[in-house]
Amino acid sequence: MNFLYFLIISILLTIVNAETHTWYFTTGWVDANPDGVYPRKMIGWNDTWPLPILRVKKGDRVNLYLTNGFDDLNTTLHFHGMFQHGSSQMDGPEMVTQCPIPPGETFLYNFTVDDQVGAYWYHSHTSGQYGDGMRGAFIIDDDDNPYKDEYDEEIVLTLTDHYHDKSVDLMPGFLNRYNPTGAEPEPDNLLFNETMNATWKVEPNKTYLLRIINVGRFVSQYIWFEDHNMTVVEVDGVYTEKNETDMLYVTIAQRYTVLLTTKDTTEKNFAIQTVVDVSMLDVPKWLNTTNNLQYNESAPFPEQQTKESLDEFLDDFYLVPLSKEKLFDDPDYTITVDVQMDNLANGINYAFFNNISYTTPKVPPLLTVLSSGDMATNELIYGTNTNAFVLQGGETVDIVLNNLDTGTHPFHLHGHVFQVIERYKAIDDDESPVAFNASDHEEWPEYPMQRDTVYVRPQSYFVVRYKANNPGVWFFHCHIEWHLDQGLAIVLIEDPMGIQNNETQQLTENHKQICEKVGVPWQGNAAGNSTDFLNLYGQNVQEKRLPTGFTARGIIALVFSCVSAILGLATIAYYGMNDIANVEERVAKDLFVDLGEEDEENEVEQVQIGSSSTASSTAKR
Ligand SMILES: *[C@@H]1O[C@H](CO)[C@@H](O)[C@H](O)[C@H]1NC(C)=O
Ligand SMILES: *[C@@H]1O[C@H](CO)[C@@H](O)[C@H](O)[C@H]1NC(C)=O
Ligand SMILES: *[C@@H]1O[C@H](CO)[C@@H](O)[C@H](O)[C@H]1NC(C)=O
Ligand SMILES: *[C@@H]1O[C@H](CO)[C@@H](O)[C@H](O)[C@H]1NC(C)=O
Ligand SMILES: *[C@@H]1O[C@H](CO)[C@@H](O)[C@H](O)[C@H]1NC(C)=O
Ligand SMILES: *[C@@H]1O[C@H](CO)[C@@H](O)[C@H](O)[C@H]1NC(C)=O
Ligand SMILES: *[C@@H]1O[C@H](CO)[C@@H](O)[C@H](O)[C@H]1NC(C)=O
Ligand SMILES: *[C@@H]1O[C@H](CO)[C@@H](O)[C@H](O)[C@H]1NC(C)=O
Ligand SMILES: *[C@@H]1O[C@H](CO)[C@@H](O)[C@H](O)[C@H]1NC(C)=O
Ligand SMILES: *[C@@H]1O[C@H](CO)[C@@H](O)[C@H](O)[C@H]1NC(C)=O
Ligand SMILES: *[C@@H]1O[C@H](CO)[C@@H](O)[C@H](O)[C@H]1NC(C)=O
Ligand SMILES: *[C@@H]1O[C@H](CO)[C@@H](O)[C@H](O)[C@H]1NC(C)=O
Ligand SMILES: [Cu+2]
Repeated sequence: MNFLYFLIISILLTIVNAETHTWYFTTGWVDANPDGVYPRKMIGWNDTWPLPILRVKKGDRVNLYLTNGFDDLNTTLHFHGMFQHGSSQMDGPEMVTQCPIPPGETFLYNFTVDDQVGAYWYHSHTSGQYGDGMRGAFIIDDDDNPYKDEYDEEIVLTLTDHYHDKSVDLMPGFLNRYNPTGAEPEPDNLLFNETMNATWKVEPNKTYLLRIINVGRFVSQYIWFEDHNMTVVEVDGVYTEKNETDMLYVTIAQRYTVLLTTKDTTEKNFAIQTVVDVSMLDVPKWLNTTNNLQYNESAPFPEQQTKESLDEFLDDFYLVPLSKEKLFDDPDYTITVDVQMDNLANGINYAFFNNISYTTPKVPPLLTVLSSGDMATNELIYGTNTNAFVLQGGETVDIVLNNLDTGTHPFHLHGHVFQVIERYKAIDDDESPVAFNASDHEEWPEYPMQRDTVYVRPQSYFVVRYKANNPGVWFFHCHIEWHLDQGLAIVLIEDPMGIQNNETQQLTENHKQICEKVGVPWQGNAAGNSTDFLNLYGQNVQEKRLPTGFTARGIIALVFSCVSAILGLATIAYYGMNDIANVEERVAKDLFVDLGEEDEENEVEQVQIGSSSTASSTAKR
């Protein structure tokens, strides 16, 4: 009885303490000069950029009214890491859980903050927009922070890569047959708290709780503080046992909250050094930025710090959640996906999970769940190009991800944190990729690290495990925005009947209106058919495959040999070749490819002959 009484009182107290945060924001372009060397327009809110830090407490309600103030762009908003329990439609990814918000319209993001704490962020989930500036920190303060007695002050720090050009100007050259290797546009700079050469003024003899958030769209960053250590206490909103390090490796979308104790002298200032993971760039280019850990205003700005090796960063795999939550039991369901980058018949380089490049359906899968009745549990209705997997409510799920690509990729699961139970070492380019072998794997940790974004190493794999205890439609994708645009995503339809049968998950009137305004049906299967959910006629599908025998390596070798013959070898590496006059026609001529829409069988045949030789031999043609 006493316990019940206590429980009721605490529930009442929680309700009383919970606050509703009502925010109104309008998107738009704002004049800025983030790196101080190139003025450009950034996406701001209410004519201001950078965007504000939004702060809430667990249990609070967020009511964010987002008005699309663009003339010619749709928009959306995702709160990265929020579980959105019972509010899947508020999660944000465009055409996954919601219809895009068209210009002039307002969408209310209305959700309760779960029992979550720590460092998160928010960003547009419409292609390219967060890279143009629509991003900010979202912090959940915790009165019960177990480390609260160990610091004097809390501070937020965002890291990001930065481009001088807008996404809309970069995209056409990226997804282009004259960029057959899928080389990503290269960032121009790294920003520190949305600027460069920044100063963080500290006091001596103090401990700071520093929340480091990589809000970039592409590259991971190494970060260290000259002659200072950091003690990690939280990753992606999960408290960890303390772990001291002098360097972190932060992929995009990851968060590290650390304790940093200042020195007891004020003689000099120290460098806060950030360095790009240069291995992620097609054309290696150092992006190093030095910022100022300032103890003394009259002392000089610190010098750049370099390290002989960048290999000695904290390996997050070995972190232990403070909750000491044990490895979950064996999975009920294992999803195995192979990551690959390859060219389709139009010559463009795409990204694939199990040979499928995610292609936007005509109806967002969550809206398909809500309108399909008993059919909702049938994977087929979500289309053949969305990589949809239906999960049973409550089951334990493993995602085994085998990376056949030579790059590092940070993967993010919406709606959950997962246990990272295995992550294999990197495999060199000249060896074959190594896939997970269920009957011969490493010993799994007793208390696996938990987070919502984890990287896979080149030609290697990881295994993550979680419980399907959150009915909703959850995107799982590479957080490198370029790779998402290439189709590196799957959709997890978690407990579809549990979604349908819950009052809290029903589409808001506002949501339906947005769909109508933007011209997206809010009922129907992936093809928009709401009378026959198994009829996928008219669904969106990926480009055709290259004919057999016509390999991607072939087209790459050919394009490179042609382009290098025309422009010299140096240009092979040069990104944005389609800017050069006539190159398109000249390369096409060499390739015997018709620039028109139709595939000509004969011409393809001729290319096939050329493609049977290797890159080096075709280069001599
Ligand atoms: C943003 O602008 C709108 C409309 O001008 C205004 O109503 C709102 O209060 C502003 N929001 C904030 C957070 O200042
Ligand atoms: C940072 O320093 C560089 C080099 O001195 C300068 O060109 C740039 O304008 C500075 N940027 C900012 C934002 O201060
Ligand atoms: C906005 O979304 C709708 C529906 O997907 C689409 O038809 C339209 O082209 C989009 N507008 C822009 C500017 O991308
Ligand atoms: C509906 O969802 C809420 C979470 O928002 C949950 O607490 C409740 O149990 C669910 N109801 C049913 C009937 O599943
Ligand atoms: C937000 O959602 C809650 C729960 O569904 C609902 O009671 C409330 O009316 C909504 N708020 C607004 C402003 O629509
Ligand atoms: C970063 O900027 C925010 C304001 O947007 C500020 O509160 C914070 O102190 C800055 N962090 C550092 C490390 O300077
Ligand atoms: C940082 O930690 C390392 C290893 O624990 C230690 O050797 C070093 O002295 C520490 N440096 C500082 C500045 O505390
Ligand atoms: C830092 O604290 C130590 C010990 O309390 C004290 O001796 C020293 O003067 C302090 N230094 C500064 C710069 O305040
Ligand atoms: C600050 O730096 C200046 C220049 O290096 C030095 O002369 C001064 O003593 C320092 N002040 C303190 C309080 O340490
Ligand atoms: C950038 O930092 C790395 C690692 O410390 C170093 O090897 C490299 O020389 C630096 N590059 C430049 C241009 O400063
Ligand atoms: C700290 O991290 C290292 C690897 O970076 C690991 O070996 C060690 O077990 C970790 N310790 C704790 C307490 O998390
Ligand atoms: C939907 O399916 C029905 C039955 O198979 C078919 O007659 C109808 O043409 C389809 N609608 C669309 C829009 O394709
Ligand atoms: Cu990727």
